[in-house]
Amino acid sequence: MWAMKTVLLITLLILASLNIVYEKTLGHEETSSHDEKVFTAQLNYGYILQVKVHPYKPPDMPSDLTLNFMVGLMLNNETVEHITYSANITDKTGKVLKEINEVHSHHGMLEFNYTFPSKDKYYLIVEVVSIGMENPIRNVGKASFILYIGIPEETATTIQTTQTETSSVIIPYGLSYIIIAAVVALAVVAVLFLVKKK
Ligand SMILES: [Cu+2]
Repeated sequence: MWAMKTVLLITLLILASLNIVYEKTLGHEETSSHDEKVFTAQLNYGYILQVKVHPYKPPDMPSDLTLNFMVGLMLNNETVEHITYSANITDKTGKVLKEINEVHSHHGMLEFNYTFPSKDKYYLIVEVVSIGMENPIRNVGKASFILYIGIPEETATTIQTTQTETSSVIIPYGLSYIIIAAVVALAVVAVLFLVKKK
């Protein structure tokens, strides 16, 4: 029993160190080229709002505190065209700092840059005002995303989570999860093998 625990402990330590090595080498290389976060939110009628923020990897931040935002709308994995958007950037108290009011995009994408006044927590609120040119679709929905500018992301999420406030990382670390999962699976097999041998 004691030997089993030791084996398990050593395996865990090896796994932990492997993980650190990976983050420091491969992980970092990846972030320099794909330093982008994709926020998504489910809106009404099956539409999915997608906001690509570049470069975004809190607490890292360009020294001029400027980020690029690319807003798009998807339906059944296809980009939707002819969208009228409104978007706001507010500070953490809800004070509006940048306002984009009912801008129509024929190709469906809304792109803008914003220079944040200081390192802090902000909100990006995007509303799909309407879709289409004639007989536009309305009430598609609105989503709010938290932006951590030059400060670490809060891991404890005590924020009110309505349906439109889900956000997730799509691109950056898919590969690292697969590698870690493979290493864990191997370790489990190795431990089982050692235990059986006794
Ligand atoms: Cu249009």
